[in-house]
Amino acid sequence: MVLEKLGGSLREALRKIAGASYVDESLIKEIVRDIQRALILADVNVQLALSITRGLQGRALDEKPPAGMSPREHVVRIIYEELVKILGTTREVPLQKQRILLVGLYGQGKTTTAGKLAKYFQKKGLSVGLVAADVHRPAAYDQLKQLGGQINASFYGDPEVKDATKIAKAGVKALEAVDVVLVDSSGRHALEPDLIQEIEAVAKAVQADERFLVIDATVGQQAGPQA
Ligand SMILES: Nc1nc2c(ncn2[C@@H]2O[C@H](COP(=O)(O)OP(=O)(O)OP(=O)(O)O)[C@@H](O)[C@H]2O)c(=O)[nH]1
Ligand SMILES: [Mg+2]
Repeated sequence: MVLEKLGGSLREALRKIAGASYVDESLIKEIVRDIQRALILADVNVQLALSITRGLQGRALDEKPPAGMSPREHVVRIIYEELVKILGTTREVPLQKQRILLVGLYGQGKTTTAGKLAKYFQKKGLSVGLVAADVHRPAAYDQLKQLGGQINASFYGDPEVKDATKIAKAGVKALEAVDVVLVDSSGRHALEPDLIQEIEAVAKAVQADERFLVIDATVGQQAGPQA
């Protein structure tokens, strides 16, 4: 929701450039102000928003467009490059044998995401196994087992064992023949030191190729400390 609005505001700013008869310093400053406002409204950290837009304005005013590129295209390119620098580019998860650990706070969607990922990999022709390493929430084992049953994924779990590391270790061993092993972990309530210690031990036991932090899309700036 917030991000959709950000996309809209940025498009609006770019349209201003496209619609202007020529690109000059006052237009650049106006656009930079628009982008700054859009970032802050989207709950981007204020210091970060300022540093992004400062960099943007500096480059847009100082850099001469390369031969063959109009000032308009040049400014749009700078905006694009500076925003990508902050947001990062996307990264494809490889379709290969791997272990993925899902972590995150309570109720953010780890278990649901495990199911979605399992289906995704299955569609791509890989076999999938689920490991129930959430030992703290009583129903977690049943939830994941049921999910696995629905999509015909292999499953490993043991409701009697309350040691997440033990389960994780046994799980990846039991599912050795499976292509993609997804390990579901306990939700964390804020950032409790003992739970952080536990997840680090689990990560080590699993030797995860990927660790996915599952975050509710409405979380805002709290995402930083969680990561
Ligand atoms: N709208 C929406 N709801 C979701 C999504 N993913 C999960 N949920 C819901 O969010 C709630 C929590 O999802 P879970 O997957 O159980 O979350 P979890 O992180 O495993 O939770 P814990 O194991 O208790 O920490 C459930 O009611 C899900 O139906 C999503 O992408 N969109
Ligand atoms: Mg869960």
